[in-house]
Amino acid sequence: MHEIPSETSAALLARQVEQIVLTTPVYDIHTHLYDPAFGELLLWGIDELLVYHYLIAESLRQEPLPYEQFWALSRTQQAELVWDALFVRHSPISEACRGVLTTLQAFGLDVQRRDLPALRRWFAARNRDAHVTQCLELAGVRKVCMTNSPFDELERPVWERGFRRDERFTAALRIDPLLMAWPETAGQLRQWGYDVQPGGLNDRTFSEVRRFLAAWTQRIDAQFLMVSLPPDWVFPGRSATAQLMEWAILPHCREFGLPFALMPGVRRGVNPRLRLAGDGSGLTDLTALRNLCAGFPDNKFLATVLARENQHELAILARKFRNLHIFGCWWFLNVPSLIEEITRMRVELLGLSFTPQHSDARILDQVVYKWKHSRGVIARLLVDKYAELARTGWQPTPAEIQRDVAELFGGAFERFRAA
Ligand code: RAT
Ligand code: ZN
Repeated sequence: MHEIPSETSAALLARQVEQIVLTTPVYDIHTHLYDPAFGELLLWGIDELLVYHYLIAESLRQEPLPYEQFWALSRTQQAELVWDALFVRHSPISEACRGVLTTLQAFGLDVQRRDLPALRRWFAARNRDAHVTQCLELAGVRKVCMTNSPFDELERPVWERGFRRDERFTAALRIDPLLMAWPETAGQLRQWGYDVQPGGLNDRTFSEVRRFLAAWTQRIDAQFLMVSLPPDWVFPGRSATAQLMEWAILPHCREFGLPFALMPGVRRGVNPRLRLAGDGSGLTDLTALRNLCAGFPDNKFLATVLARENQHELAILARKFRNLHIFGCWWFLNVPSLIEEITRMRVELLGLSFTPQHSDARILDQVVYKWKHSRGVIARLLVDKYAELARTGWQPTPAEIQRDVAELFGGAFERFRAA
């Protein structure tokens, strides 16, 4: 018997890891998708893919059209403009552009013909419900968490009417207006029958805010509460944001056993003329998050941070506080080079106790490319990590790799939530 050369076992291990990462079903814990019962709020199809705000920001760099004229166009015309600016007049090599092609290819469509009308015809002939299932299957997504805002005029009435839930879609209660625009939101809450004081943050107001949160947590069966925050967010403090967090959000989350997801680092409306595409990013002082984790050990926190420069500090915080679960490469970080860098670092510092990615999909079809691209990067770095183990003599078994990847793809998150 001769010894099997080590390249062979290394190649076998690499194949096993890749196969497992590419096929393990994932719980996509942050998206902007909707349960199909929301009808037109669930966006899908080629035109929606093209007018994704990531692509609008990119097209309006190439297209000298004044912003207002762009917004005055119909959705169809906007999609044509984006197609022309980013796919016809230049090669579509940005991550958001490539994503459209990855998705189309996964549907078996011929992208080489560069034929937008033909693509439109294919989508027009689709059955919506079958399309939902196909997208989730192609992406290997077993469950999708929505972003649900009671302050959204289109979404709220659907919840109020009630509907039969699709069990693939879970809900997260998003409360940005409550924490970031208190006086206006207080007026809104008063109209809905809550006895809150826009000026005075007192016990009565906090308990009424909790009554509001309880009603919505139950109505939507929220899996967690979530807020995005500007880079200069501070906690604790006298601001309405900090006071409401401390005296309404945190007690509510403790009462219902729910994590509170914080997403710091977004500067909203850096260029308001770009509308949804006009937000930017900034470095956050993570002292506020540390204060929350240290001061409220009975609360659970989820966090993702927008600035690349905050990632190392965030991973260290997660090492210190087991009530903190970090997740995802958010928004401008959801590009292969940064997913690679951030996820590698997180694995090296945290092992398997975090959630490397969420899709942030706004258009259903995007789950296909967002997961295909992320899985590719995660597979490559895990191949390295398991190979390093194998070189010590610790040979991971396929069952162990499978167990680990399931943790990364939603298992660790679900255990953290349930703890
Ligand atoms: O990634 C995005 O689409 C952003 O516009 C935001 O929605 C961000 O992900 C958020 O949840 O605030
Ligand atoms: Zn988002």
